[in-house]
Amino acid sequence: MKEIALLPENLIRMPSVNLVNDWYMRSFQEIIEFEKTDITPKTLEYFCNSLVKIRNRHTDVVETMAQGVLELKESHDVDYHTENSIQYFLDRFYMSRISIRMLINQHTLLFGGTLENAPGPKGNKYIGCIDPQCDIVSVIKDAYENARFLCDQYYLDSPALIINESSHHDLEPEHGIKIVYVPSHLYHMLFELFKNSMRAVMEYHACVDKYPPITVTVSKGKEDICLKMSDKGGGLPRSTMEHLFKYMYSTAPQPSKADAHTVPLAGYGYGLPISRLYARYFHGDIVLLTCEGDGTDAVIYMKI
Ligand code: W6P
Repeated sequence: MKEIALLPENLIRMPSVNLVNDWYMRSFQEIIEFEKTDITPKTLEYFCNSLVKIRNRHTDVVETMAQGVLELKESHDVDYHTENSIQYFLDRFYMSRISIRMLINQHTLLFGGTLENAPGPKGNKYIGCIDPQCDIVSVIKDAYENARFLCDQYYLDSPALIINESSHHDLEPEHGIKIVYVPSHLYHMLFELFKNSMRAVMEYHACVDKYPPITVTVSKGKEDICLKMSDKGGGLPRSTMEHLFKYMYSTAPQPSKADAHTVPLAGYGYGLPISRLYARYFHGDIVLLTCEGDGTDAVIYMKI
C-alpha cells in the first residue's frame, strides 16, 4: 500500500487503481484485527474465513490494474520515466501478490476445515499447493491441451506437440522428470508460452494447411531443470524482444469482444511478464530467444 501511494500521480488518479487500493485497505484492516485476539480454535477458524474472503476480494487485481494502465496509456500521458516506474512497481506488486496468494493458499489448504491431505492426480501427496513429486511432462500435456482447445476454436486447427526428455548422464536416467514445485504456477507459465507459440505458428503458416509442431525439451542438470519450448512461428525482430515483458506493450491484436472471454488478457501483454515472475518467485527464470524467419525458443528454468 505504501508503494501504491508512490505511483506516478496520473496512474493513482485512475478509478481502477483506486479500487485496487480500497481492496488492500479493507483487507489490511481485517487482518490486523487478529493482532488483538487470543489464539483459540474459534479465532483460527475466523482467520481462515478471513483469508478466503480476502483471496476472493483480490481475484481481479491483475485485470483491474491492467485497466488502469490501459486508461493511462490511452491518455498518451506516459513518458519514458513514467513507464519505467510503472514497470518497476508492477513487477514488485505482482510478485508480492503471487507470494501472498501462495501463503493464503497454503494456510487455507493446510488449516482449512475440509482438508484430509488429499492425494493428487497420481496418488501423490500434495502439501498444500506444493507437489513434492511434480510430474513435469503431465503438466506440459495439460497446458498444451488447454491452449490447443483455444487455438482450435480460433484457427480451426493447431500445431502438434513433441516432448523430448533428457537428463545429465551422471544423474539417474529416470523416466519422467520430477521436481518439488507448485504445479499451478508451472501450468500458468506453460499455458501462456503455448498460446504465444501456437498463435505465431498459425499466423506464420496461415497460407499452408500443414503446421510445424511445437517441441518441448525437458532436461535435468545439476542445478536446473530446463523446459525449452521451440516453435517455428517465424520468430520476431530482435528489437521487439525487450518489449515482450513490458506491461505497457503488447504484440497481440486487441481481442474482439466475442473472444475476450476465451483468451483472457491477450492484448494486454500481461501473460509473459507475470509468467516470468512465477518462474523468478522460486529463483528460476524465463528467457526468450528469437531467430527471425524461423521461430522462437522460450526456456523456463527451475532450480532443483
Ligand atoms: C513467438 C513470440 C513468442 C513469445 C513467447 C513465446 C513464444 C513465442 N513465439 O513468435
